[in-house]
Amino acid sequence: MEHRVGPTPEGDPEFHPYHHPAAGWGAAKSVTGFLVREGALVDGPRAIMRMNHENTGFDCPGCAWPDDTKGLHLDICENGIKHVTWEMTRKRVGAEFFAAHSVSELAEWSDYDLENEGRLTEPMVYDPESDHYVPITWKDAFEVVGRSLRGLDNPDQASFYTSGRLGNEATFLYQLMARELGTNNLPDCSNMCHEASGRALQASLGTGKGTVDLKDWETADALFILGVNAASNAPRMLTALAEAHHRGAQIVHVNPLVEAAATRTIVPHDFTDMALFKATKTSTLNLQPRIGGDMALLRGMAKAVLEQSATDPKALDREFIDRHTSGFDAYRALCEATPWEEIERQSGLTRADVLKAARVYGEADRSIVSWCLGLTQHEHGVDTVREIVNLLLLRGNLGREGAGPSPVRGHSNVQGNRTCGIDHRPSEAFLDRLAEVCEIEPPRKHGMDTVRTIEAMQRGEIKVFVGMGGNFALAAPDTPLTYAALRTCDLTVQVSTKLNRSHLVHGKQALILPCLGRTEKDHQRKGIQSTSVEDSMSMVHLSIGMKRPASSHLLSEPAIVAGMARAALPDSATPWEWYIEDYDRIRDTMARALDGFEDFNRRVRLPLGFRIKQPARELVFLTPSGRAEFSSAPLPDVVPEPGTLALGTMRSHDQWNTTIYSDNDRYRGIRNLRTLVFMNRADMRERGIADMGPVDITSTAKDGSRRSVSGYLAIPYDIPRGCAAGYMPEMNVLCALVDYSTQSDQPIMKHVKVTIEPTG
Ligand SMILES: Nc1nc2c(c(=O)[nH]1)N[C@H]1C(S)=C(S)[C@@H](COP(=O)(O)OP(=O)(O)OC[C@H]3O[C@@H](n4cnc5c(=O)[nH]c(N)nc54)[C@H](O)[C@@H]3O)O[C@H]1N2
Ligand SMILES: Nc1nc2c(c(=O)[nH]1)N[C@H]1C(S)=C(S)[C@@H](COP(=O)(O)OP(=O)(O)OC[C@H]3O[C@@H](n4cnc5c(=O)[nH]c(N)nc54)[C@H](O)[C@@H]3O)O[C@H]1N2
Ligand SMILES: [Mo]
Repeated sequence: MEHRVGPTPEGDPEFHPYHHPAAGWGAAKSVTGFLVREGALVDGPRAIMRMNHENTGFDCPGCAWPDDTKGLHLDICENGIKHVTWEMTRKRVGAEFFAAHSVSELAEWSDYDLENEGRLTEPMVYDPESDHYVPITWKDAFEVVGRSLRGLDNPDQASFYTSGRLGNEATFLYQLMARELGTNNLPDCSNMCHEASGRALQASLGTGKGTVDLKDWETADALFILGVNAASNAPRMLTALAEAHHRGAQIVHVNPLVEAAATRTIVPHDFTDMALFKATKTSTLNLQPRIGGDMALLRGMAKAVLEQSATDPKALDREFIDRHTSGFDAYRALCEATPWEEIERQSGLTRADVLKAARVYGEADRSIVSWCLGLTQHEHGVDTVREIVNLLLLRGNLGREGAGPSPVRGHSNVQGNRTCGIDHRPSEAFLDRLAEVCEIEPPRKHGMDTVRTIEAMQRGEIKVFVGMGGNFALAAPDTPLTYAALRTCDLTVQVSTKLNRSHLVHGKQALILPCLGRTEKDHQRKGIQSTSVEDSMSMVHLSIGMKRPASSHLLSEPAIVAGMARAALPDSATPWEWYIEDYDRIRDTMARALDGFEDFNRRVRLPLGFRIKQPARELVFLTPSGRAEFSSAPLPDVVPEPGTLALGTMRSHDQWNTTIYSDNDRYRGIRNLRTLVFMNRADMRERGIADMGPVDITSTAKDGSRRSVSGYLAIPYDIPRGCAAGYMPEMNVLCALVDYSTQSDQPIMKHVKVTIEPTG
């Protein structure tokens, strides 16, 4: 890559294994340092007190973990605080900044330095003559977008990307605009994130979402946490884990790395625990499968449960299986036919370890299985998530309290985006209703996802790309190729809060459209507006900003969509301007157009909002058979070929996707370093790699093409042999665009085939 992603390191790289509980004082210290740096020591804490309140504050723009149902308002976390403060910074990027720095110059800056300039304040347009961004009025900016969209040969030459921050109301208008224009080209970050979960749950249960809520987490006897680094990426889960441990629940973590959430925590809002340094355990069993080994583990657990059922009829819930499921006999035969040796080889675990997990599962009356990217960003992500459902079905762990599948979503509203229509493969039923309610004729042809969009750009088939939030250039795989693809566009439009790489890797024409953040007051004709979001557990609630906007020139995301839509569709009968005067009007339309949003305006104002009905939770399965479907996929071969390793790309503790807060990864013991690779000591020795010695990493893609990085430092780590791990987005250069899952079309970001050698 041409540039550094993180800040200039403050010292030499260091690695000291971390032995403290997660969260607690380490988190408090890190937060304080961050607030001081951002000059937000007063504003930060004040804002945080307003976060996640019962419909009177704003929703935390961080992760999608739900708010506590008991009205505990201080359920805040280190990374939530950093996230809010990041948005509330006092620094500004205005016209003078762009006048002083050309785009070519800014392209040399690190991503950290770009974002560190602060909030964008006014719309800017790229001027090719001077190679600078120059100010443009909103009216003219919309006209640039409108003219380009009106000038397309066909609407499929446009692509509308969504990052999972976008609120439901803006989301609904955005997809309406795309479909009224005539395209389903709605790629989103979910294509790189939980696409596999959605596909799997849809096929198995007839719903793309998990079925459990926080109350279920509070009553489960066993929690299985697979492939998620909760202490960093869903820190409020720590509270749920500590609470579960207190009441004697079993907590099994499955991860090639033993992450901080898999040991113990000091619950950050529990002031007594904080004062007394009192840590609570958050795990009763840790299993470290090889990367990609989860499906074999799950299959082994199912096999063990079935074996036990020969002597213990209670091992299976036969009544549930007979009444509610289909495909059980085939699945049982498959489990019986899968030899233990194969399960051990593919999982990288011993039979004894698999049986330990199976015993926990067999003894629990109520089990929840939760997962994140460690399971989805694989070739076999869909099969693996379906295997989770298989296992749950065996013991009727569905449709009752304390049991079920519980994917941990990423961005705070990524689930709401899908619910409200960001889907390149919309169902006929969804389109029929949209057509009727909004009086448009939506296109029926499926659109393009993230990978397909980049491919189409390469062929010159995408002329206009709109990024509704996010940082497409850096988040997508195959960085140089994605850059080149974006540069083929006639127009790229980025709706953003801060300067990022996607503004500098642009089309022939380019616009930066700065928007309000979630913490800010959104004034419209009928007063202050609120927007709604949906969390990982299908709770929809309102978010109301309370801060003065970073600049008086900012528009809200719904207003920006409406402005673009009107310019692109001058004769549209959709009342774009009228919708923006009062978002209740958007919600009234959504109530009629979307399943589960009946009486939206009233229900969203209930103290904790409302939960979207989950048919599978009521044991209603919208599958072809009307039952929950067992799947019978063969075990994939995930064992690395001799000499190669499976590399997983992941986040450090101090980053939010492409936004880097510092070069430290506290829980993994790293300081001042991001260009690293975690390796098993034996794998290092075999290759003659010294501790923290520089290495070259070369990936080989499905098509045989190679990509490499050089000079990364190898960190000896507790990770299974044959596995390696390092950070995104730096390592996106190693992820080939062709390496996407044939099951979900998701880029395979957790199982990159690599060789690693000492540099030089
Ligand atoms: N602070 C913070 N919070 C975030 C984000 C952030 O960047 N920063 N990002 C948000 C977003 S968009 C998302 S999608 C989520 C992501 O949340 P995570 O899924 O936690 O994200 P990753 O950092 O990619 O971590 C993947 C985890 O999976 C493990 N893993 C890798 N391969 C395998 C495997 O084959 N099997 C198993 N069982 N585990 C494996 C890794 O060791 C790591 O613990 O977090 C959200 N929350
Ligand atoms: N190798 C590898 N690559 C990955 C992943 C991985 O695990 N490994 N994970 C993938 C996943 S799960 C995801 S979700 C994607 C993330 O992909 P994206 O969602 O595209 O990326 P982010 O880094 O979250 O976007 C950050 C930018 O969002 C903008 N922003 C912040 N707040 C707002 C707001 O309120 N409104 C608007 N309009 N803009 C705002 C800011 O300008 C900021 O620069 O990355 C994917 N890429
Ligand atoms: Mo994500």
